[in-house]
Amino acid sequence: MLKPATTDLDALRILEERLRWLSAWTIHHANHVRPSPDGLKVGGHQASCTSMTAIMAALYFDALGPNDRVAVKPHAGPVLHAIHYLLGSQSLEQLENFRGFGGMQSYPSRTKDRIPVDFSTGSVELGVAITAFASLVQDYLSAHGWLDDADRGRFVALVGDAELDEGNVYEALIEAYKHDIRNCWWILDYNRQSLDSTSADRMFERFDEIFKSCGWRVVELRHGKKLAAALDAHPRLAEWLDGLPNADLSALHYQGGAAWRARIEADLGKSAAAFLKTYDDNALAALFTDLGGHCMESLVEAFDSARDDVPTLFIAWTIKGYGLPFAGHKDNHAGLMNPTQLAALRESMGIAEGREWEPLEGIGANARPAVEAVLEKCPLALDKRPRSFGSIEVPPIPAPAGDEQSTQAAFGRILLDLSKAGGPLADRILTTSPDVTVSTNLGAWVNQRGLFRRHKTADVFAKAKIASAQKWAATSSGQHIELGIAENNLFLMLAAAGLAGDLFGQRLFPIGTLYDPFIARGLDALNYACYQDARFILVATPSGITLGPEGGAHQSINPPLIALGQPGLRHYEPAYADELAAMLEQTFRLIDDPDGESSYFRLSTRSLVQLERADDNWRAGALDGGYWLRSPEPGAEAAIAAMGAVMPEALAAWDELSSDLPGLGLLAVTSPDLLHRGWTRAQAARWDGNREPSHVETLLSALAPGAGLVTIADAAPVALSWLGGVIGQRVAPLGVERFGQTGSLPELYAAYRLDQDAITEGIAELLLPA
Ligand SMILES: Cc1ncc(C[n+]2csc(CCOP(=O)(O)OP(=O)(O)O)c2C)c(N)n1
Ligand SMILES: [Mg+2]
Repeated sequence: MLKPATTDLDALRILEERLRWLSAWTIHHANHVRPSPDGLKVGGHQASCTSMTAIMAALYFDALGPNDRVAVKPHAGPVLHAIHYLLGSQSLEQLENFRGFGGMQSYPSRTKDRIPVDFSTGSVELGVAITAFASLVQDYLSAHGWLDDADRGRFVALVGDAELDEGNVYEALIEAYKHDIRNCWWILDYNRQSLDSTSADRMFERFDEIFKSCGWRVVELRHGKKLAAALDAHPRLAEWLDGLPNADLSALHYQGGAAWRARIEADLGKSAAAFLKTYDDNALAALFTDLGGHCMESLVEAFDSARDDVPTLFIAWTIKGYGLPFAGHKDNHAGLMNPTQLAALRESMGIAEGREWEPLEGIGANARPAVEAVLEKCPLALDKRPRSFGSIEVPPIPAPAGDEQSTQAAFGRILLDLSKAGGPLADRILTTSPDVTVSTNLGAWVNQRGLFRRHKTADVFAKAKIASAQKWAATSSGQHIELGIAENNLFLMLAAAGLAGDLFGQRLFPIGTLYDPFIARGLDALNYACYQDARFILVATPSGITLGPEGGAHQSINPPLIALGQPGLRHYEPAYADELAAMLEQTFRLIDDPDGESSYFRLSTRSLVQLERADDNWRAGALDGGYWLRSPEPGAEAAIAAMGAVMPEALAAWDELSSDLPGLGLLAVTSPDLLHRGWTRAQAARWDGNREPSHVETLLSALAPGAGLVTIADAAPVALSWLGGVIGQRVAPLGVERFGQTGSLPELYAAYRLDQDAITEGIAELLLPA
């Protein structure tokens, strides 16, 4: 497809220059002009910005449509804000407050920035990979009939070249290929520099091969039009330039025209004399600076010619610090121009002192109308998209029947029942798992609802009438996305599906399952999902040493601590199926609530005898983090606080001890995370005059102020031992502090002190005089 003749390249070039100025000035202003109350360096990345200004001008002012979504390389955040400033959708106050409290963020943030940010970035590469999963979610929504073709868009990632060193690029690439994703552009800002230095030459041309073998089109923008023409005329020079190592190239870009001349003379001798004669030093530097990623014509042409849906990698050669005094210098990553250098840049751009923020300052009357026309016709969404909440009704979720069951089995059963009952919630659930669908008990759900693939794939085993409990056919109406084993991808998938309400106005209820210890594999991506306020449910099972014979490599210890420290994610660890059902109902609602959050369930394969409940009074407490399973008598001297799969040991200990210790309480902790949050929030609220006690304070104040608490969980003991600090009660903490091992449950519980005897000893320790 050819570019319509209307693209005004000169206007785009002027806008590129303006982005270069505004991003540099915004950073300069925050560092050198705005008063600093604490003397801390504010920082910012002028070089990383100008490396991308041409790419971003061509993209935002020409190539993008209103449905396209972009993940911007974190250090080019100021360029994105400058674009919105020029379009009138970002305020001067926000730019002036760059990296200040309440101001525009250092790195684009969906939740904190006031401009529309499609994907947060900051932890390098996660923003890149999520675009592949978002395009998969778009296909999922289309296939289910929830997205009109007119509302479909392209997913674009602006990628720093050092980001390609992150392993999760390749995990995402593989998964994307398996799912045949489309409408995805990754635009590589190939400045051959990372944070510390210039990058290794050996990867040159390897990236092309990797992407091509995963079905991507690779478009290389190495030389701009002028440089390409000059090199065409001088093949030896072209060959020489092609062979220059990254570090040499960067050094020459930094040194400028005279250095280019000297180096060419030294390397090519007389054969280059005629060429060199035609350029003075400045012209020579300008010529070699004309790389593809800075050549507006090349960029516009390249984006135009890739408008089909084939996933495309653009390798745009650039110079880090393009147009700035430290262009190409290996140390320029966090480099800041000094005031003299900044003033020189300002003057070179025709911007008068004192008018630095004027959007089109210094643009002559002849050029102005064309620039204004480009800005006016730019079809980008200028406002943040409204978030979609409350669209799907969540029905009551009954507890699955069964006198004895594990929470993992109950989870599978609840999903199966939901599926059979049908309804909008069941239809909007999207499940996903990194190759542990069956072993996390999602199998029955998948049998009911099917695997999702854009193109139908048959279940070969079923066709051949080979007996199997698991159906494995995929269709475009399936609701389970099977991933390869890469937990990082699981969290990116959950992040993308958990943003469906925000990105597409269509709520999904994503549920991801994995083994509890392997949360650690994808931790940064989990944090990234929460940081963007994506909404999903994570079901981690099995967990703890309760896994018995599976052994220490699969027995999780610290995920409850991870959850305690993770904003945006609530941890539930039920012991019983009815608790789990109540919690799932609650967490489905939280997905679709503007003030909600994501949830993490830590489930077990241990089958427990279920409780006969006299009433529903336990329910509210269980949802808030804990309830008295055996109420203490007022002022009781001791209690057991137990969580999850070890509840039978706690109940047995209570049965035995309560005859000697009348009034002994047994607290069922269902979420240390919620109890802790409630506690600290109530404390903070007291300073605002609200004296309402938190749930955990209310629970524990049923005991005597100096009472003893035995806390027990199949997890690091500190998950519960902090309970002693709430009122100042003494604690005997039980839990797992060493790596697990294989064994039967009685053996392991005895060895790790998670049994009834340990609880009894704990109580004795607390109550008997030393
Ligand atoms: C996961 C992660 N590790 C480390 C960093 C620190 N860091 C920020 S930028 C960067 C290198 C950036 O190089 P590149 O991606 O090539 O971007 P450029 O600035 O050259 O355009 C590093 C290591 C980070 N932000 N995220
Ligand atoms: Mg780089």
